[in-house]
Amino acid sequence: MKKNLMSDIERYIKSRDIPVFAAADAERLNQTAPEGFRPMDYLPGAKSVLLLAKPLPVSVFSSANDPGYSFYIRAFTSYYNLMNESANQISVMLESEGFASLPVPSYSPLTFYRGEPRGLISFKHAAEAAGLGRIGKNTLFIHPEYGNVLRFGGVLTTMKWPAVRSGQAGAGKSCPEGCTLCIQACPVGALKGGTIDKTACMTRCIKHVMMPPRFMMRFLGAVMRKSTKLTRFMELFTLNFFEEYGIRCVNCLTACPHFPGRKLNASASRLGDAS
Ligand code: B12
Ligand code: SF4
Ligand code: SF4
Repeated sequence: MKKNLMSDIERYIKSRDIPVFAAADAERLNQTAPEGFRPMDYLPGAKSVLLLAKPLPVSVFSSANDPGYSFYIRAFTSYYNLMNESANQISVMLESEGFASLPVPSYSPLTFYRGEPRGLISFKHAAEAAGLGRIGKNTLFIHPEYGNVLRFGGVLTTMKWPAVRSGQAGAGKSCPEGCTLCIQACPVGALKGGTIDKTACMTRCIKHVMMPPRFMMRFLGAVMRKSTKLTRFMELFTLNFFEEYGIRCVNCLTACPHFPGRKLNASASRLGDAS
């Protein structure tokens, strides 16, 4: 029965045109992820984190006459919907065979941890643990075939997925030695030593009428560190606008040698543009 279930799920994923699928060992992630963001914190008894991912068409990042990134925004929004729908369906299939399963939101809702935004489960860390590729200095995930344009979704499940590839983290290429292109391309200096100043990035790259300016967000972050009430309020507040939002910056992605669009359209006007 488990074998049929697995092939049914794999067939379903193919039918949704999702080319990347892998499983990370949830028990191993329980050891490495911070408390509150481990698979076991959301699904006690979780055995696997199933990962789904699909590359965006690269032309959406650099279309002419599109200062508002309209093509990009529509493309990733529909991918997040696809990932959420597919994760729901996979969870239903697993549950029909008795395995408790939680579809992980592809983006929103966010939580705030010590005043900074976080997902419930970090897909890029799970993908690295599944041996799918590496996290670069821009803190984004690099896949050996699809580069840095994958968008993720996933499922936590109590089913032990046999093809789990835990322990083989590090497949594919990481950052070439000495490369700092993403760090230089960031207009707000948010990237440093493989870490990201999330407040600086968020207030620059997310375009929304309700997004507080950076100085205000820093202040709110400092208060949130001490106040669970304000943290909960900010989670509700961002739930509202992270469903539909604009984008103002993708520089750390397009400046990277792992951005597949560099090969496709070397003359694209936004590549390396730090405006
Ligand atoms: C919150 C969030 C943001 C925040 C914070 C970004 C960040 N780098 O953490 C903001 C709003 C700034 C943001 C911006 C962007 N985001 Co974003 N974001 C998320 C979200 C929802 C959660 C990420 C998260 O939890 N980060 C917090 C933790 C993981 O980060 P950390 O501080 O680096 O963690 C440290 C420790 O706490 C610890 N740790 C934390 N968790 C874990 C877990 C394990 C197992 C381990 C070992 C360690 C560990 O290790 C880290 C190093 O010390 C994910 C979706 C998801 N659920 O994964 C998308 C996601 C990361 N975003 C994505 C994208 C594309 C973007 C943007 C390009 C959007 C844009 N501009 O168009 C930018 C890129 C900015 C950048 N260079 O990272 C994609 C990335 C895809 C990819 N190929 O990597 C994701 C995966 C969404 C998706 N569904 O595909 N994002
Ligand atoms: S998305 Fe823009 S602001 Fe955010 S880290 Fe990348 S380059 Fe910096
Ligand atoms: S630009 Fe260079 S340093 Fe940054 S993520 Fe890409 S390869 Fe790594």
